[in-house]
Amino acid sequence: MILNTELEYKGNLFPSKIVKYEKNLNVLSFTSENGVILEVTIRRDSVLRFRYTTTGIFENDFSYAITKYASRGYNHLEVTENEKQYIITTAKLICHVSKLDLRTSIFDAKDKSLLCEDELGFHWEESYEHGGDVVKMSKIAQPGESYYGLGDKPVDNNLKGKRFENWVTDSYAYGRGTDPIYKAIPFYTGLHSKRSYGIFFDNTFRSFFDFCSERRNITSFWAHGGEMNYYFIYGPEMSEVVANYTDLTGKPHEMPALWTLGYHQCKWSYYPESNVKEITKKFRDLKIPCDAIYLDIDYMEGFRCFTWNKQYFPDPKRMVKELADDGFKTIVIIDPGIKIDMDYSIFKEGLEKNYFCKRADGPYMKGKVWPGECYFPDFTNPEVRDWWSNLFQELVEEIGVKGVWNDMNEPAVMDVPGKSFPDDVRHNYDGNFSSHRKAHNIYGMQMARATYQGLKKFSYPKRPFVITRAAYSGTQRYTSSWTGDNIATWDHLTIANIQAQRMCMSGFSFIGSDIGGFAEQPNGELYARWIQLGIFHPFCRTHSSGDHGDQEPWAFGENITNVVRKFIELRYQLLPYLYTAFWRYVGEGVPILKSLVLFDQADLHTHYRNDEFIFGEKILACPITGPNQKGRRMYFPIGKWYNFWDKTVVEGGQESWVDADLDSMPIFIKEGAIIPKYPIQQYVGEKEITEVSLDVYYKNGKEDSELYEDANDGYDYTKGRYSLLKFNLVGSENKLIIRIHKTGKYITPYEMFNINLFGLPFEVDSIKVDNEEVDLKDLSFNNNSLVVTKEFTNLQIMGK
Ligand code: MIG
Repeated sequence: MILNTELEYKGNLFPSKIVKYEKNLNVLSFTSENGVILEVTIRRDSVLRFRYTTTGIFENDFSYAITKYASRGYNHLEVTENEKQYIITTAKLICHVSKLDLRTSIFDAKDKSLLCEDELGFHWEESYEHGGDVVKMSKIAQPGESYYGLGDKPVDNNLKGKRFENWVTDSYAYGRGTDPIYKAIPFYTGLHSKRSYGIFFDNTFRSFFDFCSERRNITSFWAHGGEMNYYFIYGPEMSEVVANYTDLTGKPHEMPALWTLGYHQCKWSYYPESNVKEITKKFRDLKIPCDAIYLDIDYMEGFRCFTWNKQYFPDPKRMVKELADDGFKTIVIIDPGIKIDMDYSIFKEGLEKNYFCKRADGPYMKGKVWPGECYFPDFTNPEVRDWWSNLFQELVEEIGVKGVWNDMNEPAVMDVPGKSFPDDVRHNYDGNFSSHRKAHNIYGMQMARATYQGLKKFSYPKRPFVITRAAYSGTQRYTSSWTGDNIATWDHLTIANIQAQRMCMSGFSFIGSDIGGFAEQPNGELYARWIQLGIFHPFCRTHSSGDHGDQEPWAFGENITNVVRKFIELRYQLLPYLYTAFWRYVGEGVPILKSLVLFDQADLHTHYRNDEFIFGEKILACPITGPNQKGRRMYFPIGKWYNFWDKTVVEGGQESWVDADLDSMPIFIKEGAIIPKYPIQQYVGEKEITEVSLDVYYKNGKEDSELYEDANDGYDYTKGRYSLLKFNLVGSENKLIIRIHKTGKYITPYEMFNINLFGLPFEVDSIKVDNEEVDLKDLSFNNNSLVVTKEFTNLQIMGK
């Protein structure tokens, strides 16, 4: 009997005393008398892997999540023992392994403080129904410990007191607390005593996490099959934990093209061509910036992937080109289900090549989706992924589609109990043949990966763009994502905010929600408030089911249109700032959105905050989450914050009221920050950028900022053709100094910086550029704004 609980079943088995210890370079193995082996791998000083087998033999070591590019290597490793335990010491961690029962405790190597300790530790339940044993781990929750992460769970940031399941599930109109939904990211961070660590349970079977819910002071996780196989990742800063987890499971393989960070307009569905054109024209007529337009399933012929409905879209190549001429990139949806139809070449080919998933006893996995009865490619077979990737040649190379949107890849099936494949379906699993129990959570990831492969091949030398609904840890290497079928309610705006933060804390920063809500219809106020939040999400797209009326920026009257335009314009102004944040994410795994707890974990006030977040490094934003609001109370992290709108300064470390009528929202800038801005464009590349603004927020003290730029697309940046400016600001009572240090070989197209100085406590008397005094007139100095060559390395603003 399998119970979905960690302890209830009393037949749990446990390791017995250690009878053998072996060390092979960085792999330590401990064998217990009853045949359990614990293998501890030292990957880095701060990253340890724990792997257990109950049979004396480990499975083939294969993971879709762990990237071959992950950092490896450590500075120190020493193993000693006493009569009770083995003691593993690295430069960052000390790990005790009990000789009695393999239980482990982990400490900070410097101050010896306890980070994480096994309660029962590894235990298991034998199972004949499942893919091997039900493997379990339980740990003692430390006093005051909080928990974060786990991907897209639609609940408050802090997971303490709750239980979760990981099983990717199509969840139309999910709500607060629905679990599981679309993604399986079995990674969490624990935080106590101002220290943070992470645990990544790399097991793709149905898994569970319990944070002090079943038992008040116990945190446990378990899976219906596979190995107990987890990574312990130390910080002590949560941002380091997330960066290390992202390093382990992979950063995106390339920077996103800048246009993908523009505004996207979507609906189920824009068709025929005349309707698409009407929408795109309206954006240009009303001067609302937009970079991407989407075609949902109705563009296809009877929902057959890689076909076009010739009645609605008689000449897709021409249409896509005309849209491109007007700055719109066309993005199309592609689902996994392939219609059973002998006259459909892709179906025939898949059948002939034996690429479709089969049931355990031989028949094909048949299921109903939009096209009717379908078969489904086994994306866990590398040959199938190659085949699939090549199917994009016509769409991308020939027709000119710029991005592909993978939906229904949980996989979602309409007529099968459980709304997905039955457990017995067989998968190649890259040569590690498995049932669907093991492959379910990674099926959508492998589809997105195959799609990415195709887009990359045929978009080259431009960068690929993919969006996926289903995901497992590591999927961020290939694709962006959205949070699925939400609802047009105020609570869903709040949920979208938390989900985006949580995804960022789970290594997956390129995320957004269906702005305005997918199901049902928002009123203008809700739509405007959601746009205000959405412009701060890495992926920024309005989408709706279309059953309940229009959801374009102009659908709610002129007042709302004006608010929406104002905020989308702000998004476009902030593109270089966002792109710089992506550079940090793609390069170092730094999450683009930072929940307050991740921004300042030492401040206990942040541990239960949900609404406020940091966008990039310097901007604090907080959405208005209810109707008829004139403002709200919000928490300010410790430090000083400038109100973006009126430049007044708020002292952090406390809650304050912020005014925010419908045409405003709470946005604050960290003091000392330098925020780069581009001029407003209707789409990326509309204009050559001839002038970049640097908004400088005075601070009495020091602050570093940066600006990353490159050709906005293509791969030249990987060969050093990028421009990274590091700004170092130092302010005192009567002086402000800005130094710039430049690296990279890219020559930016503009000549001048337009510098706006905010919050100066003195009246400007003189200015030195690179140590030479320059006449204020020559700098067009006016009202604390000036224009200066982009080549400057040192700017000194002196007061009287
Ligand atoms: O069964 O393609 O989440 O974004 O518009 C619904 C139609 C299928 C679900 C996606 C949604 C998309 C819709 N799809």
